[in-house]
This record gives sequence, C-alpha cells and structure tokens, in this order.
Amino acid sequence: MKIIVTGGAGFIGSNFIFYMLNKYPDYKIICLDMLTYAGNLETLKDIMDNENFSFYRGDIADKEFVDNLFESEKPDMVVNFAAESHVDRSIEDPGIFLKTNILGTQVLMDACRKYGIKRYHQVSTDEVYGDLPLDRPDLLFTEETPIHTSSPYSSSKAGADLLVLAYHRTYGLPVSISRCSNNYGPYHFPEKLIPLMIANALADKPLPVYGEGLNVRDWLYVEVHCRAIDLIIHNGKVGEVYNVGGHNEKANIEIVKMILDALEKPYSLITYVADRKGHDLRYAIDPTKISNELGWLPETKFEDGIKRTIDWYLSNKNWWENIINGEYQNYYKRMYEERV
Ligand code: NAD
Ligand code: TDX
Repeated sequence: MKIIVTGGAGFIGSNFIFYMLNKYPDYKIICLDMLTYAGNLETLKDIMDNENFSFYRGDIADKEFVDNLFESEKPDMVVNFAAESHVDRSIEDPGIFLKTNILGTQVLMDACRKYGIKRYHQVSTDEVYGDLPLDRPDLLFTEETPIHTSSPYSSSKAGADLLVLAYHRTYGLPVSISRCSNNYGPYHFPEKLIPLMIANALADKPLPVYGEGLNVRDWLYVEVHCRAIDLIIHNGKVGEVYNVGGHNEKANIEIVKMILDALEKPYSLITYVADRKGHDLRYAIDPTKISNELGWLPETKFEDGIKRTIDWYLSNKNWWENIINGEYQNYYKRMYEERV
C-alpha cells in the first residue's frame, strides 16, 4: 500500500505519518508538503532516512507538480491534510485559504481521476457546521447538520467538502471525509490556543483570551484522530462523511486555567482581549456513526492527553522556540499588539 499524505509536515499530518509508519511496517508513505509557515521539516527529521518514507516539497494546487508526482509514485490512496488552517489568519487574508483549501483539493482529486486511486480521503473539520448555542448542551453536530460556516477558513473547508462529494457523485471517485473537532497534542503550531498559552505561560507573558473566554471547543487528542482516519480509509464506506469527536467540551477559560495550574503560574497572567470577529460560540460533535460502524472510541482522557501535551512542550522547547523566535514574532505583533 502506498499512501500520499499531504500536509505531513504540519501538526496532524505529521502525527498521522508517525502513526501509520509504526502501525503498518509494509506501507510506503509519501509526504507532499509545501512547507508554508506551518510546515516544519524538523518535525520529520527522525523518519527522513526511513526507507518506507519519502518527502516531496510542492504545492497541492500546482497541477503539473501533482500530476508528475502521481505519474512517478502511483499511489493507492491520498489523505489530504494540506490546508491553511488558522481562523485568525483567514480573517486577515482569505485568498490563500480559497486557493489551497479548495483549488488544491480539486487538483489532487483531478490527479486521482487521471491516474486512478483506491481512496481519496479529505480531512475536514467540525467548523463546517458553524456553531451551536451555549445554552443548549443537548445539541450536537451530526453528519446531517447543514453546512453553515462563519469564517473564511471554515467556508473554504466547506467548499472543499462539497467538491469532494460532487466528485464522488459525478465521477464516481472513491472518496471519504472526516470532520473532526479541535485537536491537541505534540507538534501543534504555537499560533493555536493550547500551545500559545503554554508558551506564553512559560515566558510569564500575558495569556490573550478572546472575549470572555466562554466559547466552547470539543478537544480530541491528535493520535485518537489519526486512528479514526486509519479506520475510515480502510473500513469506512466510500462517499460517506464521518464525524470525529470525543465528547470533551471545555470553555476556553477552563483550558487556560488548567494550563496555568499545571505549570504553577498565576491566573494574573490571563488577559481578556478583543474578541475574534464572527467567533463561533460552541462546537460539539456527535461521533455515534463512526463508533457504531467502525468501532472507534476516543480512548485518551483529556486529563491524560493534556498532561502528555504539556510534558511534550516542556521536553521539546527547541522545536517551538525556533518557531516563535522567527517570522512568527511579526505575526504575533500584528495579531496581538493592538488587542492586548
Ligand atoms: P497545520 O497548519 O499545522 O499544517 C498544515 C500543513 O499543510 C503544513 O505542513 C503546511 O506546510 C501544509 N500546506 C499548506 N498549504 C499547502 C499547499 N498548498 N500544498 C502543500 N502543503 C501545504 O494544520 P493542522 O492543524 O495539522 O490541520 C491539518 C488538517 O486538518 C487541515 O486540513 C485542517 O483543516 C484539518 N483539521 C484541523 C483541526 C485542528 O484542530 N488542528 C481539526 C479538524 C480538522
Ligand atoms: O490567542 C487565542 N486566544 C483565544 O481565546 C487563540 C489563538 C484562540 N483563542 C480562542 C479562539 C477559539 O475559541 O480559543 C479557541 C480555539 O482557537 P484556535 O486554537 O485558533 O482553534 P479554532 O478556531 O477552534 O480552530 C481549530 O479547530 C478546528 C483549528 O485551528 C482548525 O484548523 C480546526 O478546523
């Protein structure tokens, strides 16, 4: 089995590659990644010499490059993680989100049609369903919940999802889609809530909480998401969407306080800042379908996963300090200086 994993130098893609190389010693994994600001070869350094792994730097929206890669590698499957993934950046500059997330998906699927494929899997997000009210804990996103997006990021992911389903219906392309809730774990880029709060707390810098910190996210340990994708690409039904989430809803302020407690830092570091524009209130996934059909369960408890994550950031300071000491500083100033 030969699998092209796009976006494999990013957070979830790299964790997926480690998971697959470990679980399937006879599979070949090919990583295609453009190495944007979010991609990091340092993450993949331990597997660069693995004979079952190869890395190509390229843009999923570059048709000639993608066609050449398919022609030479003849993959059996594609798992598409490559995306612009940060909501705040999409509010600043939507264009690249449409190009990578929608047109990139189209280019990959056209190559799948041209060269043949056993499965094209699209890694999507719960954000395509929009948000849920804070005062209705009984409501959850199911696969039937209508698409209803809030940000340029989520709109681009929803556009890609619709295109994937259209390629199945129109061309019979063997596709599947997973829509997962917020992931956390090792190699999470420091612009996102959990690693940003860990990094700032360790530096005794203010922790910028948007609005009142009451927005709710449904957190899932990254490895558990990887296992769900593994099950879907092997046993999931073609043409289907699977929601992935761990029934683990937390308000942002709870997460921030948990991190401060774990690092023994004072709550006085918490700084409430201007809210995100269009900020989704609450995400919550109903994972009944994947549990019933594929036997998937969110095994890792949040208390264990967050401890493992904080320990990882403490033991791998080089990885994230290299990032936050580079170009990231300009981003941070742009995003937070006016806000705090
Ligand atoms: P990330 O930003 O950490 O990584 C994205 C990777 O894609 C990077 O390595 C980057 O270099 C690469 N990339 C970007 N544009 C590219 C292009 N044009 N061609 C090739 N490579 C390109 O993202 P992530 O958090 O790992 O998310 C991965 C996928 O999972 C995304 O599709 C995202 O929408 C989805 N997702 C993320 C979460 C989450 O909580 N992080 C939850 C649900 C779904
Ligand atoms: O500095 C911050 N302060 C803050 O209060 C940041 C970066 C975030 N937040 C809030 C905004 C959200 O309510 O924390 C929550 C989580 O924010 P992010 O980490 O930016 O994630 P989110 O916007 O929920 O989107 C994530 O989950 C779904 C991923 O980034 C997406 O790629 C995925 O699709």
